Amino acid sequence: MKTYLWAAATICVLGSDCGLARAADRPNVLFIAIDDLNHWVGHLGRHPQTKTPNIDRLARQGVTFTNAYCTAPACNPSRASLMSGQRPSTTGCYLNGQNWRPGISEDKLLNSQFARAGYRVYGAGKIYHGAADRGGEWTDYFPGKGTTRPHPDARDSGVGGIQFYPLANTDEEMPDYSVVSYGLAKLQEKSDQPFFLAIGLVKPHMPFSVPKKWFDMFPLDSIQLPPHRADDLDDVPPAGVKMAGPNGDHAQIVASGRWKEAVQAYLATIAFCDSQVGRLLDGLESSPQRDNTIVCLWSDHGWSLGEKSHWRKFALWEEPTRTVFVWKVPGLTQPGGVCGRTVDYTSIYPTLCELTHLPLPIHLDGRSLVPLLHDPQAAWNHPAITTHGFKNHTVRTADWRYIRYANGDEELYNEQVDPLEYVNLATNPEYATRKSELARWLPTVDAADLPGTGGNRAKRKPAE
Ligand SMILES: [Ca+2]
Ligand SMILES: [Ca+2]
Repeated sequence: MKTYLWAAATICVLGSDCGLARAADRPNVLFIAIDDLNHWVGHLGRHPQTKTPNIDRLARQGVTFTNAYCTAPACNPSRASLMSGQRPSTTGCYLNGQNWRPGISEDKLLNSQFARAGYRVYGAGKIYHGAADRGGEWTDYFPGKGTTRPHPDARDSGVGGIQFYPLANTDEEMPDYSVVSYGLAKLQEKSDQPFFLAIGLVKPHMPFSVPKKWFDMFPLDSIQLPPHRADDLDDVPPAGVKMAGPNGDHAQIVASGRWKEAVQAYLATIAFCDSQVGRLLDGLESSPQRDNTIVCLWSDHGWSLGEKSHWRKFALWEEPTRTVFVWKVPGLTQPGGVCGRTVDYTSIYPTLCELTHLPLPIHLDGRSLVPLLHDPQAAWNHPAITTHGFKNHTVRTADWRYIRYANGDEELYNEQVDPLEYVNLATNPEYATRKSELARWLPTVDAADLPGTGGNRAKRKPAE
């Protein structure tokens, strides 16, 4: 049984017919989506105080990708891209306010693929952006339910647009709790058909507000701020400074004196999220499906909390683009796998197709991670590419980050010696060749914007 999945995948590679498996023979997929979780998980080591024992446990059981990146640093375009397998530059879905439907036909979506293959396709919580925007075909969908009320100790709702405050709720009253409970029930369902079960948790998305006990785990006077330099933007070109927006959220947070409170609240909200992931993993481990279920956990993009005087996502540096990305594939992944290859989320769709013997649609932009799941040290000569707004791209290799904005502004960072991306090397003529080598990876097509520019940060459109 242990070798079943990998043996079947090999047959699929060697043979001509990937439709060999009957639906009943295909593995299940537990697909865990986390909203706005940056790389502050224990096993990635970016913030020393974060507490994520359950996500770290999953990482120990399978393969964690330590250089994984979103294709777009915002909910809507990241998820539309991940679920369609196409880059924002292919579809024209770049920003939160855009409707992806005119650019992506629903039959292309990952959940539709599984439905056509005979899977039970269940979803709960946030998979696509927007509560009512489910996209594609689902056997059943649970939106989640719950109520929240501020704790009497909450001072207010935060600082400007950065919202954080403890709640008087119990965990059981949180919407994510009900979403996980739905998933736990589906894991127990008896059927001859395999399942694709997508569980979308909305925390740690703002407001950073969870029951107060989670705040109490992180005493305010102990909180460490993320690394930052006040002069960091001095060598960043105008298009980058515009994305950072230092005079917005950051100026307000600094003036308020409440930077540590915001960090405390984010850590608390991450810890709550992790506990819900733990409930789900416990449920899988005690279910009859444990050894026949692929687990894929991903966060939809990163988050800045003051690095480069920037807050939120909506930018192209390491903090807003780096994600948490973990796989466990029975019979294929070995426990404790750590893969440092640069990957982005165009990889998820083709990987799941290969692992479940689904046909590979021709519209996909990415490549399968199966070789890296099998051997995390395998050769991999592909960068991760992230796009924010029309024609603003970053290329991330193991050693470099290159950013090119639509107006031609550039940044270049040496990740080996400068992992916090303090020193922009782009104007140094010594690196001209390096820049042009990296630029060869930039998307060759930049699709026009899809309709709709409202929503998050639309008023501060990325550099033209
Ligand atoms: Ca998000
Ligand atoms: Ca700098």
